[in-house]
Amino acid sequence: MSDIKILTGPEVAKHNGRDSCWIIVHGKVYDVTDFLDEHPGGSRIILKYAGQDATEAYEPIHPPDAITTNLPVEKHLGAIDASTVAKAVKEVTAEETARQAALAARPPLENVLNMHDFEVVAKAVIPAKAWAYYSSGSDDEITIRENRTAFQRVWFRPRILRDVSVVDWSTTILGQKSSLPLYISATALGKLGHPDGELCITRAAAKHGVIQMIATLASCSFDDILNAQANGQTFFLQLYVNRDREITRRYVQHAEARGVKGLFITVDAPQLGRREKDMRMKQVDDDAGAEVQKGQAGVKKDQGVARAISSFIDPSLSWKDIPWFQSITSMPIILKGIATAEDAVLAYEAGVRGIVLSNHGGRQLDTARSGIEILVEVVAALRAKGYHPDPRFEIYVDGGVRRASDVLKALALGAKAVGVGRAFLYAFCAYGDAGVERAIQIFRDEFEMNMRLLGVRTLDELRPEMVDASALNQHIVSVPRDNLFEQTYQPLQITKLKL
Ligand code: PPY
Repeated sequence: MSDIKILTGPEVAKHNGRDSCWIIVHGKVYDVTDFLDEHPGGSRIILKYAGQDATEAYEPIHPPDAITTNLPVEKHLGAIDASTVAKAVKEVTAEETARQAALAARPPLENVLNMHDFEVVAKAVIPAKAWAYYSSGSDDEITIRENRTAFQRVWFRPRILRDVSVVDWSTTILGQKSSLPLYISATALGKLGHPDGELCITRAAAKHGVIQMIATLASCSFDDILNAQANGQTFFLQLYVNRDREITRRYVQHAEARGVKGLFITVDAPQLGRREKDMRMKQVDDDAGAEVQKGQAGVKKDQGVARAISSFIDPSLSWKDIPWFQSITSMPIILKGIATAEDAVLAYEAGVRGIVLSNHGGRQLDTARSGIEILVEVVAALRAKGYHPDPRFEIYVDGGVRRASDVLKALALGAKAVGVGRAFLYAFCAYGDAGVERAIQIFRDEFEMNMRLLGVRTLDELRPEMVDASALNQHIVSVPRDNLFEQTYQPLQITKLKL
């Protein structure tokens, strides 16, 4: 017999204000009165659901265990008798009706030929709030666009007559087998765009031997993702360092105990960039994040999904903290978000095991350079110091990768692998697990073709001489108009979605 207290809807409904605030999440009742001012997303969003069921609003933005781990047990009041809760009459908005129609009219998956196509479908089928959060770059969005155009400033110098009947694009990343020279990079809040969130990636990646980097701010809990692990699949963890280092220590050590094979510490987000598309959505559910940010100078109410939940991130993080991380874990430590040769050298000298050259998907400092451009100066600086090549120090690049040809350019210039975030995010938002599998298949097909055409049988045969990167840091050079894309190319027929 369980002694869990059963509460009724009318009882909960009485606690509907700041003086006494109860909410229902996943069938359980919580007293969050004392937590209101601590909620990273602000108190107003909780008060909106005071005395009611908040599950639907809670789900996409929190890991399932966020409430149970953050609230003392005495505030876990009991289970709700669902039959006593008045069903909220949900108004179906015009946006939601159009979204459902678009979902039903998605093109068959085999019509999706490249990563851009996933983006087209995702944009049509996910809620506007999700699109605003995922697709936004910071400020004028110059860096997010540059992430694509930088790859177009690198040209191939292919070799011929090399018997490319058999080509192999498998590799290792941090000593872990990977069927592709890329890992699926961390992106947050996956349930905003698909009910299963990041688990779509987990299940598909397991089938195809691709490594998934789990985001600190994933919608699915870390343990839910690890519990779905199959075929001995490999995970990395992306870490936002908490102001409370004890929380970070526990999180990191738990990840190591569960077998995570690499700790990617995000170092380019002491404050979150202004993603104006996201901010224009006027906060998740109107006002999340407002209250908690009142005390912070210059932070206004309309902060968008991301800023609303970022207040836990420690802006004091510095090089002095690296030895502490090295003392609490034996996982390889990688710094994610290196943007200059100077910092790459410091990272090497700090004894970390790798760096990700990145501008955070164009979401942080606008007009920061692309990862592929940074790569050239980083490799030169490390080489000059005798630090490159070094099998104990791997260099990764992320940002704007949509084609296997992008990946091959980065590898030729000295990267060990690349991170791909948004492309896989859009793939699962559009088609769930099957979308991720299709994305992997497309990358495979592109690797096969591009490697043959480039004259390399294995990734080891890639050489810097196989690319001409001389225009890479010419920011004013005009890139040939992409006529194929702009005129001749036939995008996936969005009209067929009957919008
Ligand atoms: C991002 O949005 O760029 C992230 O890295 C995730 C995130 C989400 C919400 C708050 C802080 C960071």
